[in-house]
Amino acid sequence: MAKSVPGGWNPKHWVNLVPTGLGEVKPHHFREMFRAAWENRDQLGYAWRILRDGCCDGCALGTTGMKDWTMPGTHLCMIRLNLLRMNTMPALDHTLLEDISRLEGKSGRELRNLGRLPYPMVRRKGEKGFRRITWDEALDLAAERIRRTDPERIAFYLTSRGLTNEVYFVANKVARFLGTNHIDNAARLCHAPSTVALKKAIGYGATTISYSDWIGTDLLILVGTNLANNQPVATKYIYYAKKAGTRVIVVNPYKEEGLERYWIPSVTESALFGTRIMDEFFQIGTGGDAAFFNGALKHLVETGKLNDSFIREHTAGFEEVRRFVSELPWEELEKSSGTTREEMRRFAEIYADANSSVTVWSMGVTQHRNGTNNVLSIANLALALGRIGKPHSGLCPIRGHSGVQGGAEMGAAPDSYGMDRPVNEETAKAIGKLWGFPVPDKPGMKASSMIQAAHGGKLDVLYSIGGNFLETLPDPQYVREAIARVPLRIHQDIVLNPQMLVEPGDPEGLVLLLPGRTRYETPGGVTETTTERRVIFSPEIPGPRIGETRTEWEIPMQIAERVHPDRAHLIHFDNTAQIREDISRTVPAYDGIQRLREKGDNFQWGGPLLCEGYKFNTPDGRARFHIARLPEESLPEGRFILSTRRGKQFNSIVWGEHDSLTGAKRDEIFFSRQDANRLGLKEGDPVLLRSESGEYRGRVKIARIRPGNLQVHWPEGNVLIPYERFDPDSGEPDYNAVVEAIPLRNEETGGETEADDAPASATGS
Ligand SMILES: Nc1nc2c(c(=O)[nH]1)N[C@H]1C(S)=C(S)[C@@H](COP(=O)(O)OP(=O)(O)OC[C@H]3O[C@@H](n4cnc5c(=O)[nH]c(N)nc54)[C@H](O)[C@@H]3O)O[C@H]1N2
Ligand SMILES: Nc1nc2c(c(=O)[nH]1)N[C@H]1C(S)=C(S)[C@@H](COP(=O)(O)OP(=O)(O)OC[C@H]3O[C@@H](n4cnc5c(=O)[nH]c(N)nc54)[C@H](O)[C@@H]3O)O[C@H]1N2
Ligand code: SF4
Ligand SMILES: [Mo]
Repeated sequence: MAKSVPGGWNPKHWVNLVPTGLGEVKPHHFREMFRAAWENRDQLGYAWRILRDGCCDGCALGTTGMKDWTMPGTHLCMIRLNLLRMNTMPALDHTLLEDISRLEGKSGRELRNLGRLPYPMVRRKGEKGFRRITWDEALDLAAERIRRTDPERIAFYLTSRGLTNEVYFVANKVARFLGTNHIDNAARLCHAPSTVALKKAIGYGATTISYSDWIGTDLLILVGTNLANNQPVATKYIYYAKKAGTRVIVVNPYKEEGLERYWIPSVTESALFGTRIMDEFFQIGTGGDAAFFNGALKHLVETGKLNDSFIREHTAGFEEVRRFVSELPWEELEKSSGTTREEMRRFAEIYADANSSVTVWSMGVTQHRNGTNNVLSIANLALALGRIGKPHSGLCPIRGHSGVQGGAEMGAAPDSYGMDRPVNEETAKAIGKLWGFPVPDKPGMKASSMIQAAHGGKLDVLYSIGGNFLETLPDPQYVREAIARVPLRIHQDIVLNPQMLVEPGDPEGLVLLLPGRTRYETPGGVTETTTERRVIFSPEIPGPRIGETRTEWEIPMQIAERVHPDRAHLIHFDNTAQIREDISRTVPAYDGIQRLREKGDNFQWGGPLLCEGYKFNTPDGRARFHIARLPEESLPEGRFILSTRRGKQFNSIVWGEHDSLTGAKRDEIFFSRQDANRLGLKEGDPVLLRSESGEYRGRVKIARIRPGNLQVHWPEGNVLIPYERFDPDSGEPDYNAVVEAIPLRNEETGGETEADDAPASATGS
C-alpha cells in the first residue's frame, strides 16, 4: 500500500534551479513524442485507441490504457510510443522477399521498417527467396514434417515481446501434445536466475511486493538496473517515494546518469527542475554482487546486527551461511566485489538501520555465470534482517518484457507445465488426466541448450514465436551456424528480422514464415502478467487488420491439429475465454483469470504482498538461506571485463543512434578515465576490443565506470561474448566477456591500424 505523499514542491530533490535543466544532457521527451505521433500519422485514431484502451506492450510495469494501480495521473513513456509503430504499420510488400539478396546487409531496423508480415511464406534450401503460400499449404507443410520427427528433436521458443498468457499457455499445451518438453521463453535470457534463486529461498519465483510498496519504504536499493531507460515510469514512483522520505541506494559498476537525475515529463515539478534519484552510490566491479552482499552479511554477523527472532522463527539454514560468510576473508571479498570492506560495511549499516527496504534488481545481477548465487546473496541479506513479507519490505526482480512474468507461469518452460506444476512423473500423470492426453515427464532443453543441440545437428524443428537468436544470444556466428543446421525453422512473427534470412544448410531445409497478429488484434482480448504479479485484461482494439494474419495462439494449435487429426479435439480452443478457463484449471494461482473480460479487469496472484505474515511457500513454511558462492574466474592482468547495455532500443529492436541519458552513441565503448589515460586514449578515439570469440571496433567514451570494466551496447557487442558459458543453475547466458583493448590510429588520418589484423567492423570467430 502506498504511503500518503506530502504535497508541494521540494527543491532538495531538484537537479537544477534553472527550469528545463538547460545545459544538461537530458531526454528530449517532447521532441520524441512528436516524432512518435508523426510516425503513426496514417493511423492516428488506431494508435490512440491502443494507448487509451490496451495494456502497454513495452516493459513489465504494466498498465490499463494509460493508467496504473500505483499512482494517479498518466502512465506513458517513450518505449511504448516507440513500439507503437509495430502495431500500426501497414503490410510489407511480400514480393521483396522473393530475392533475399536484395535484403541482405539490411539492419534489423531496416527489415522491421519494411512493414508487417502479411502472408505465410516458404523458402527451401537452394531457393533465392521466399514464396507466398496459402495457410493450408503452410500448416500442412509444418504438420507433415513434425509428424515424422522424433519429438525429442522438436523445440519451441517464445519471445516475450508482446506475447500474452494465452499464447504461452497454448504453446505449452501444443508442445506437450506433440510429445516434447523442449519449450522455453525469453525469461531464460533474462531473469531465470531470479526465478531459480527465489524459488529456493522463499518458494515463489516472483516479486514479493507491489510497486506501491516502494512509496513509503525507508530504503529502495537498486542493483544492476537502469530503471530510467528500461522502466521509465518507475522513476515517477521513485519521485513520490522520495517525497514520502525514501532513500535510494544504487549498486552498480556504472554511475547511471538516469539514476542520478531524471526529468519525469508527467510531473510538472520534475519536468521543469528534474529529480535527483540516488542518495548513495556503491560502485562495485562487474560480477561483484555475490561478494558485495556476502560482505554486507559478514558485517552484520560480526556486529550482531541481525534480526535474530525472524531468523529463528521464520527461516532455516542460517547457521551454514553464517559460517560461510564468517570464514570468507575480507581480502577475497574485496577482490571479487571490486570495492572495499569499508564500502560493504557502510552499505550493511545503512541497510540494517532502516526499518523497511525494497531491493530491486535486473540484468546487472542475473546475466552472469554466477547469476543464481548473486540473487541468493541478495535474498540472504533481506532474510537476515526480516525484510520479506511485511509492508514496504521485499524483493523485486523487476521484469523486462510486458507479460514475461507469465511465460514460465503459463508453462512455456522446459521444467514446468505451469506455475507449481513441475515436470516429473507424478505431475505428468495429473496433467495428462486434466488435459486428456499423455504429456512427457522429463524436463526439456532450455533456450540456451536448444542452440547447442541445433549446432550439434540434434534438432530437426525449431518453432520460434518471435525472438531473434542471431541478436539476442552470445556469439552470432555460432548461432548462425546452429540455426542453419535445423531442417525446419518456423518463424511465427509480426515483422521481418535477420534470423529469418539465414539459409537452411540441410538438403531438405525449409524455412516457414507465419504471420501473427498483435495482442491488440486478438478477438476476445488477452491477458498479461506484470512484475507485481498483476494479471491484466487487454481488450481487442478495433482497427485495420493485416493481410491474412492469424492470432498467435491459434497458429500452433492449428498445426498440432493437423499433426494428429484423430486427436485434434483434445488441443482445440474456440476463443481466448476458453483458454483462460483452462489456465484457471491448470494453474491454481491464476484462479480468477477466467473472470477477466473487460478493460481494467485485473487481479494480483498471491495478493498485494507475497509471503505476508512471513508465510513462505516451502514445505515447512520457512524461508531458506542458501550459501551464495563467489564466482571462480579472475581477470588476467591488463584485461578488462566487458558487459553489454541498453540504449535507445527495445532489446534487439534498435531505434536510436544516440542515448540521451548517457550521451553515448551506439558504437561507443564506456571506459573509465583512469583506463583511458593508461592506454593513452581520449574521448572519441577508435579502439579494437578482442575476446576469445571475436573482435569489435568502437570509439572511446569516457564514462563514470569502475576502472577495469567496459560496457558496449548490444546486439552490436555480442560478437565479443563466447557461447557455452551459462549459469549452471538457471541456464542464463553469461553476457560478459574478458577482453583486450587495442588502441587504433584515428581513421580520419587514413593510416594503418596499429593492430595488424583489425577488421572494419565487428567479426565473430
Ligand atoms: N528502453 C528499453 N526498455 C527495456 C528494454 C530495452 O531493451 N529497452 N528491455 C527490457 C528487458 S527484456 C529487460 S530484461 C529490462 C532490462 O533492464 P536493465 O537490467 O536495467 O538493462 P540494462 O540496460 O542491461 O542495464 C543493466 C544495468 O546493470 C549494470 N551492471 C552491469 N553489470 C553489473 C554487475 O555485475 N553488477 C551490478 N550490480 N550491476 C551491473 C549496468 O551498468 C546497467 O546499469 O529492460 C526492459 N525494458
Ligand atoms: N548481449 C545481450 N544480449 C541479451 C541481453 C543483454 O542484456 N545483452 N538481454 C537479454 C534479455 S533480458 C532478453 S529478455 C532477450 C530478449 O529476447 P527476445 O524476447 O527473444 O528478443 P526481442 O529482441 O525482444 O525479440 C524481438 C523480435 O521478436 C519479434 N516480435 C516482436 N513482437 C512480436 C509479437 O508480437 N509477436 C511475435 N510472434 N513476434 C514478435 C520481432 O521479430 C522482433 O525482432 O535478449 C537477451 N539478450
Ligand atoms: S514504463 Fe513500461 S509499462 Fe509503463 S508505459 Fe513505459 S514501457 Fe509501458
Ligand atoms: Mo529481459
